[in-house]
Amino acid sequence: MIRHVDVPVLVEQTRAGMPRAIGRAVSLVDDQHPALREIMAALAAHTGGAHVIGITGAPGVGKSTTTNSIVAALRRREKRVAVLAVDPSSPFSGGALLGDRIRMEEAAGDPGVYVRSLATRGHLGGLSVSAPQAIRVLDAAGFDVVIVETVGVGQSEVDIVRLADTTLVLLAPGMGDGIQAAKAGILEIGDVFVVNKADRAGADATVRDLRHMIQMGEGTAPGGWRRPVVRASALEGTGVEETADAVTGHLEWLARTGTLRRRRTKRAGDEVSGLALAQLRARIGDLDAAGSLPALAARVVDGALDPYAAADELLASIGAGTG
Ligand SMILES: Nc1nc2c(ncn2[C@@H]2O[C@H](COP(=O)(O)OP(=O)(O)OP(=O)(O)O)[C@@H](O)[C@H]2O)c(=O)[nH]1
Ligand SMILES: [Mg+2]
Repeated sequence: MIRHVDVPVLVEQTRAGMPRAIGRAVSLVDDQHPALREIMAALAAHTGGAHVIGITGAPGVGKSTTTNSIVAALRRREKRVAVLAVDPSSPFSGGALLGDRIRMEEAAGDPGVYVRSLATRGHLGGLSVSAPQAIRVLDAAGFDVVIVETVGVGQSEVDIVRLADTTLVLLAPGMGDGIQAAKAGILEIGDVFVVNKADRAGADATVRDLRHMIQMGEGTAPGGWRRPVVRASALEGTGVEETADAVTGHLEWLARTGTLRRRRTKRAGDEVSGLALAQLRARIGDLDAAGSLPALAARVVDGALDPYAAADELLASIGAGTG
């Protein structure tokens, strides 16, 4: 169902940080509503101010708890914070639960905090299209920090790198000694590492292992980012300020070295190509429905056309051919 959207009003209220408007805009992203094009055009000039932090880690490692405490620490520093919970594996359960939990515990009534989960409604492009758009909405709404939380399963851990300025990788004693971390490929993606549940046995060994592994893989270029390993316990309330310092310090480093712009350019490139691919797929889907793709396919079956030539014809008919 396509409802009418008053784009100028929605844009104005979103930019003013009104929660209802922000929620509506993110819902339009969820639905890939036709009005999005106009909304994105109006918001474009007002983005780029937010520090996007990705938080990832294995199930149960403490992502929700840690997000909670980082939000609180950043609020004490008078930052406005949005949390976007992304769960590629179960878009309707995990993310929503996480969002509700934070809303209840920390953010009730605080206009400086906004929590939202992102669903994939099976539209073309999925989260790779909708997550960057949702971040844009929150960015344009004036949040200083947008925390994107994913459940750490395989590809999503790697994907978060493409969304965030700063990637925070969470580990716990026993789950994440250095060698395991290296095997899982998380050493490459983290800008800041947090060993959570440090109240448990083995935390010191995990921190030591991790520091060792990171040093081995680290470049010696002066001015390079030395990736910190923070020891934290949500139970004991330790490591929270250190974690906030580490992510804030990383942003300063990004900006100082020009890395921020490079990362964001890469990120925008991924977003643009993702959108272009989604549009291409949609156009090909239209041609399929209209019968011209099946007609080409029949000629391939008959041996009248080879598949390359058929693909060329298909692309040419949507104006995407190279000749
Ligand atoms: N002992 C101890 N328990 C913790 C700590 N942090 C979190 N927990 C507990 O670990 C469990 C999982 O914490 P969550 O924050 O929900 O972890 P999560 O990574 O968000 O979990 P999923 O969203 O299910 O992947 C909860 O029971 C927490 O209370 C900690 O520092 N020490
Ligand atoms: Mg969680």
